[in-house]
Amino acid sequence: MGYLENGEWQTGWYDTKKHGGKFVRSETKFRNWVTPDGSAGPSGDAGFKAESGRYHLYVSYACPWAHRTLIFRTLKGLVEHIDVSVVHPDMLDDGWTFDQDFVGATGDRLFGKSYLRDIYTEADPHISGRVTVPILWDKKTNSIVSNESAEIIRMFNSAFDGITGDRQDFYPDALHDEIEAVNERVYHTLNNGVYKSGFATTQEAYDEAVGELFDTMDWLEDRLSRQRYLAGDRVTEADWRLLPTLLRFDPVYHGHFKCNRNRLVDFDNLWAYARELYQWPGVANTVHPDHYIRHYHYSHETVNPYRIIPIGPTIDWDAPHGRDEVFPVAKSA
Ligand SMILES: N[C@@H](CCC(=O)N[C@@H](CS)C(=O)NCC(=O)O)C(=O)O
Repeated sequence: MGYLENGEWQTGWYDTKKHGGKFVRSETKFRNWVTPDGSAGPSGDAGFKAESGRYHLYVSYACPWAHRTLIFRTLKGLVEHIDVSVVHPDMLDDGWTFDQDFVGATGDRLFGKSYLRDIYTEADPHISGRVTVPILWDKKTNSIVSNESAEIIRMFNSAFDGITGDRQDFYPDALHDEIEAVNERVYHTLNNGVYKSGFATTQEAYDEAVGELFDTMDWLEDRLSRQRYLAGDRVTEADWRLLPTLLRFDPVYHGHFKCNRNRLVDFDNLWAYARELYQWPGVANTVHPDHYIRHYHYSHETVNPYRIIPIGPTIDWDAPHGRDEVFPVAKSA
């Protein structure tokens, strides 16, 4: 674990002291957008036109933020247009590495580098900041387009449609407000809430985070008892942003991050809904429990100093979800 300062690697764990024991996530650096014609997106510079084979995605199979980009890459038919490198699940003193002694860790398929930080310094030799996945890399400008997953999935949702012919829209105009409202709550209290609970170093910080987290789980359970998906009767970005957190909930967050008022499988509707999303064509191929179970338990020394990987639980994600019977609606995006 560490960060870059003026292109030099520094080791150090998250500092929660300046925020009263709370974990505060830092802002991302690269905020450009791939667009159909290369014009500028909502932030950053112009010059990143959607082209087949031009971009490369760096991910960890452990990371929930990277996972959403893999889901969109699959759903939107981008697998043959955007290739991927997968880091090793262990994130220790050197941060993410391209070691290949774990099934699924591909190494750096573009440059053959050793560490993910080398990709950041390749983009900018004097860069400062955290070295995070996902990264969307541009082979043409030899730089990083974006390292913000929320924006990468928006690009994947529409920028390449002219190339793939895939017109599914997971962020339809009519649902923007609804999707944004759900995202806002789910991001702060659940996607990031699990980290706030697990990395808290005071009782107060933990109590606050874990309380909000289960309030949101209750809210989701109620919502999903009345509608099939988070924004209504069609699946949207809001659902795909939630799934990576739900997948990791029982095997990792429940124990390792002390999010243990309930398990995911205790919420009838939320659990059935999660299974439906998991069983969506192509999605299961993006799910790698071996990477996330290993990553969290092995990498977070402050939380799990002996790096013991727990035995369970066994969860049947392939069990019938039954949502078609409860909500018989068209489900295409
Ligand atoms: N805002 C970023 C957050 C990405 C992020 O925090 N990734 C984690 C892995 S789950 C990471 O690489 N952490 C390394 C670090 O913070 O040093 C996004 O959503 O893309």
